[in-house]
Amino acid sequence: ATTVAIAFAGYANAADLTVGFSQIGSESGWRAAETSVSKIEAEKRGINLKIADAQQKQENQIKAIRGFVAQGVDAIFIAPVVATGWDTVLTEAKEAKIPVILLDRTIETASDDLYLTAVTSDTVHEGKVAGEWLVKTVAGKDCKVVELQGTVGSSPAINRKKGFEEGIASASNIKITRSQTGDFTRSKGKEVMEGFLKAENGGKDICALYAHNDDMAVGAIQAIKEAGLKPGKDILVVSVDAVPDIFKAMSEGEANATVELTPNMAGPAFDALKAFKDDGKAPPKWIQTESKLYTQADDPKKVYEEKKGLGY
Ligand code: GYE
Repeated sequence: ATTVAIAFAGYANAADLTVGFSQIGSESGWRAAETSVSKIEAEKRGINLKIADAQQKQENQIKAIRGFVAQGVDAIFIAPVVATGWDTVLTEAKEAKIPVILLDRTIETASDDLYLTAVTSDTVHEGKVAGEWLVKTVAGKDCKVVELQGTVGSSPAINRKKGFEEGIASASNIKITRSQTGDFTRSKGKEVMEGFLKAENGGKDICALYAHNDDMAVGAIQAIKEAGLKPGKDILVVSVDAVPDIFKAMSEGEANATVELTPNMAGPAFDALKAFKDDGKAPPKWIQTESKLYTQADDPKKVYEEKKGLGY
């Protein structure tokens, strides 16, 4: 289904390009949208995109990358599930002279030369924006926060935690009392939130939930309702991604704020790759996508309608 029908003017040579994409899996609505948008962006440019789904496992990603190297693809895109452990396989790609572009997550590496560029948002900033929103919203009142972290060892989980802590650092009235991973999934978000609610006086002691993505927030909202409390009112809900379902929750008053993350990481990556292949122009090491805060004041019903269909 990913093969190309149309070759646009200006992209006449792009049909010769084959890109292997080692995708993490489909843990979240955002991730599923990123996969569909990548296919659309490849088709637009006449690029042959091969996607390998790693089912959240780094070992599967490493196998897929080795497979792409063996096939001699023109470039490899990787959404790295965790931040560490990539140097060996990236060195293999480098020795085969295959450029690598990181999508949406970053890595810790001994050498930045092992990849061409990374297309990601500033995930520390996202956490900070969420934290600052909370500081403003509670306006000096005491507030116990529970935190649902993303996948352990992933760059967005590490950075969104750090950024949020920076965002609330000036507010001594706000304290994170519980913090656990929900692995970026709805089901784990719900399960872990149930534990938080039990441990915090049935939820009555919780003032706010900060979730590292919307999917975990959506799962947690369900848990809050089942505990007999009102999400968005009894417990404030702030998260990251801006998937349609969180706008639905916001329009119903059950979520309060989200920080937008574009699912179109592949588009800028293809453009950078093309400039590199055609003219030898090396892109900047980081191609940063925008982050925007949305609250209930931003017509969530309308945004929900607009977002549906954009790969979601
Ligand atoms: O926020 C989350 C996903 O890597 C930044 O991964 C991305 C995150 C995104 O599963 O929903």
